Amino acid sequence: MASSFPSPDSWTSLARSPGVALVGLGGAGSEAAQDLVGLGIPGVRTLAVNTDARHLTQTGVEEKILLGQRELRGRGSGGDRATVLRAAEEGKEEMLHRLAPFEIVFLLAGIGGGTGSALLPFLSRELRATHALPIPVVFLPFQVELETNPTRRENVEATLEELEEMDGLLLALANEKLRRFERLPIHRVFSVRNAYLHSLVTSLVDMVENPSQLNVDLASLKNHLAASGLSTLLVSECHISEPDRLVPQALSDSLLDFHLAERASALVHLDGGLNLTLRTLDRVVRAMREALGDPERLVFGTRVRPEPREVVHLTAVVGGLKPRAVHDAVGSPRSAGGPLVVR
Ligand SMILES: Nc1nc2c(ncn2[C@@H]2O[C@H](COP(=O)(O)OP(=O)(O)OP(=O)(O)O)[C@@H](O)[C@H]2O)c(=O)[nH]1
Ligand SMILES: [Mg+2]
Repeated sequence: MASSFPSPDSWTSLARSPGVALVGLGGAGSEAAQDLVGLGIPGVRTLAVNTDARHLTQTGVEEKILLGQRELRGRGSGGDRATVLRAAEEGKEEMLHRLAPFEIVFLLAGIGGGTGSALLPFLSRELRATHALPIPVVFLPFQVELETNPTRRENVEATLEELEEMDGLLLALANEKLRRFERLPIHRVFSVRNAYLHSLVTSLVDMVENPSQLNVDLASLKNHLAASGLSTLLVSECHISEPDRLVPQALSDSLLDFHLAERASALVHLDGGLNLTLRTLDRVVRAMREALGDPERLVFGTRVRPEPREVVHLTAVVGGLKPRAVHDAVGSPRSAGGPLVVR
């Protein structure tokens, strides 16, 4: 009797890794995408979308899309979100066609201008409707830009409001937090930020792409996110002998702007070698539980490499962020290097 189970021939193609794309939107988003390419993101497809033809020509990413050629004539939008939105509608089919093969799409934009600010929520919403996982990454302008430029401020507020209402993962990198590196040359400061973003991107991709013991795959990440409201990502790494440093370090080193609500949640993932013990996992999970003040949901996973390793790497998806906290933080002194976890 023929078996009703599908033969391996019919399903091995389903075993491939989820496709990952990284899309730079507007000037700042494209520059960051190009920097990440330079730092190495193997297997991740890169794309830049802009209304500025000159900027697009100079960007070192694999694929490029110019939007709004008719109305904006390749000159950028000068902060005009409404025109960019019309251009996005016109270019929607092309953008979604190019992004169709990818299950995880990082969308990078400096918000405050017109192009990145309009495209980030637009594409996040459209991609969700296709069942991909969009991960918006926003670079928040410096405080002084918000105080002195009402158009920037309005664009930032409108964009954050839309993104926060969508829930899911939101990585908001606040330029104000870069003040801790203010003695470095400016280009180095943005390199530090982009290196941090690189570690967020590679940690998340690594976590869902490689099956392991206590596996966290894309489906479990999506389920966790669906139950967690607005979420963000924390990463850290330390020597295997000092696991107690992982959680405090992940919180203190973060360049992300976020504030936790009363009941947080977390997905804690450790990546280590054959010498990674259950005791270490237990300590890290307990530390996270304590840091989040008894979260209502905590799941964990590990990836064990086939050899002993000196370092252990933590990736944590922390959910239950205060709705509108990033939004409210814009313009408040809190975002200028205040405590990261505020209840
Ligand atoms: N250029 C640049 N801007 C950054 C960076 N990080 C944050 N930003 C902020 O990103 C915001 C948006 O600037 P752009 O990216 O130039 O704007 P755009 O999306 O191209 O939009 P338009 O040029 O107005 O069509 C500004 O408020 C900057 O403060 C960065 O690394 N490079
Ligand atoms: Mg621009």
